[in-house]
Amino acid sequence: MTRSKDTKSATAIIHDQDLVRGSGGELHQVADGDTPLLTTAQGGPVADDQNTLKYGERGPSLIEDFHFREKIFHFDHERIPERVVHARGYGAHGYFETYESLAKYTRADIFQRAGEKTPAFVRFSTVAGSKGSFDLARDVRGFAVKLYTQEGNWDIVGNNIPVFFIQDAIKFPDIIHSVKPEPDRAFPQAQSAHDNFWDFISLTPESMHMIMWIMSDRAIPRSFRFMEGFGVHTFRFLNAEDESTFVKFIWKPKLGLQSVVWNEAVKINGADPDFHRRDLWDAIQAGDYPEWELCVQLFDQEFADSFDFDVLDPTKLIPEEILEPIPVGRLVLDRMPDNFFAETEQVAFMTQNVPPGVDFSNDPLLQGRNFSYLDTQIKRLGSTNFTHIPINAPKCPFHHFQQDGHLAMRNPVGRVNYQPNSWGEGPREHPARGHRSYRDEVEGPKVRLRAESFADHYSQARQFFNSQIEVEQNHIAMALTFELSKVETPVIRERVVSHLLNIDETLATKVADKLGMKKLPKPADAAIAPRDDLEPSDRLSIVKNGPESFKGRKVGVLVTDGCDAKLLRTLSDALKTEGANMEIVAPKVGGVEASDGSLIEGKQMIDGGPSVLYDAVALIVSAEGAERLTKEAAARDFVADAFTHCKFIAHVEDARPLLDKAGVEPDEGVIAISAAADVKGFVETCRKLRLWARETKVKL
Ligand code: HDE
Repeated sequence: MTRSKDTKSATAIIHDQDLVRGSGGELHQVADGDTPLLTTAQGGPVADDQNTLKYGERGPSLIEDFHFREKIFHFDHERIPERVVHARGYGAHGYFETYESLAKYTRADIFQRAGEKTPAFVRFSTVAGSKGSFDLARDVRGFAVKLYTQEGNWDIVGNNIPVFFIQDAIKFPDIIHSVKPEPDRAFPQAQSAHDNFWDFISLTPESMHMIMWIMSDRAIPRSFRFMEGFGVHTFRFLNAEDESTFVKFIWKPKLGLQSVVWNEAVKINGADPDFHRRDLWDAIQAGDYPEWELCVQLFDQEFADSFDFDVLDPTKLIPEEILEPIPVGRLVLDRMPDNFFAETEQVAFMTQNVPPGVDFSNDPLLQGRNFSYLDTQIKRLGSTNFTHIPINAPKCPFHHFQQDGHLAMRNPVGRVNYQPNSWGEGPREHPARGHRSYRDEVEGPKVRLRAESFADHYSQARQFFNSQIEVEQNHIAMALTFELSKVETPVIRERVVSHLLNIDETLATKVADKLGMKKLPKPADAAIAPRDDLEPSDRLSIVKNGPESFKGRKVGVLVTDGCDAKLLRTLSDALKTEGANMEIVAPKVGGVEASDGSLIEGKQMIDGGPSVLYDAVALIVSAEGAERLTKEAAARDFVADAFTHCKFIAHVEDARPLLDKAGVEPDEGVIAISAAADVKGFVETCRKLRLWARETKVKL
């Protein structure tokens, strides 16, 4: 019996001699002086947790057994409804540090003092899949941040994509129903590649900009640590004079952007469905704390009026080249929750949680969200008192007269539970310190109408596509082809291509051709003719916004008995200096004996550590070892996949037969290493992350 080595609470490993064998051979662990006594939830000490109470040792069980009944009762009710969207997620604690006072724009307390640290909790998620789905689905990632400010909780409930599928919250149930498993067959899980999704999309032209993002590598990030986050909507800052400045929120990862390729994503889902959560766990456990900068795009009504699109339309972004994001603070994640359920599962983010000095715009999606997030908590957490759960409770003083309800932990003390009152007790409102809404002047008839200023559905989709490098454009074409190849109804495929024709003709033609369409459909009717005068924006490309170093990345090192111990140490040191990690992949997890007789422990055996789990690989094998590996499919795949996925491969001379067998055609990304200088060169090359030039050759 062992306990996980990873957990913070892990103590000594329990040895077999500490166990007592019962009459039926079952094992009992009896509390000694150091270990706490096992009790019921009522605090009653338990004598035997291995056997129910029975009449005779082979007789019927007794309902008198309160310990058994309580244990099963509680177990039967362990599940709460998963989130309708964003069910699969992973969170961490940290803090936000303010760079300098933003008092000119906002009176929010969090932005008044340089260097102020505010506790934070962040939950990353996928949208479509259920709680147990895999991490590398092609999907938007949720990026929800709860800031425990001195003026109450502020939740920035964002995504890793700056725009959304729809313009009006009333369409949210429809888009989500369409992407979820189809209701009659209950599949596919966590995938948009099916008829219902593309049917809805093909009938919803406003989704086209988001579709470009979703089909790009943004939807298959390498890790949460290498993604941007966006508040999506336009919000308002209000200063002490209640003057308004529009604001958009952007989180920029310190380590740069990085994604995987689709062929890799599919394989990662098999090899490690928890790839993203493990990455966050490992980084934080290693003290390698992920960090983002919060940037704001600030603008006034004049800018909004002169901008090409409506700033209330959540299918549009403001290119960063037009409005430079200003860094205003940093977010550091430095602590994993003590318990996943208590914190990550029960955390309740709500767009309507804003401090004084932050206010909403009239974006119709945001307005709808402000209703939804409170409503959903009652279903999931089961009580109006969900703010009594520690993860949701404010960390500043708070006083109100809300009382009673299921699981009330905190009720007003004393006689006063209303106001105004004559008792001179209890909290009072404060017009100056409290939250005030922007005094927006609104006029017009009561209508169900979409503003005409929302009608251009293709121009920014085209701008996004034109901003990608060729490799990225190819990935978009391949993703569209893959997804539409799973759509069984030809008319849906054609309708999607008809929209693509309004975005980029080459893209549409390529997809149509790869789908085997005999002729191109007519371009979809556009409410407003797409523009082709929007300047490409470099900030929209992942490759153009990669890291400057290989920090935080991981090399998979394939070793065998007799491998060069000195070289291995040199590589390990060079990676450490770069701030990167390495993981040993060996024929047996017990490890190998290196050239100097030392034992090199394996982290993975080859089948368990395919190269898709690493950012680059190194083959440090002996001649004999390499020869043996040529006969193993997993070893050949390790090398072949790394090559196909355009990764950098370091190898010793003795690894040649393995490279040959794996079909590797040496190029500048396949780097021979024998001395320390080669190793340094390899690590420096890895900063580029991939040799994209290889991609056309390997026909990924
Ligand atoms: Fe959400 N969304 N959403 N959403 N959303 C939820 O709230 C909703 C939208 C986002 O880690 C739900 O507590 C509506 C945009 C994240 O716990 C629910 C609309 C963006 C998370 C809900 C949207 C998001 C949610 C489900 C259309 C990016 C996970 C469980 C108007 C800016 C938060 C829950 C977490 C979760 C409603 C659209 C981000 C049902 C009605 C746009 C990151 O209330």
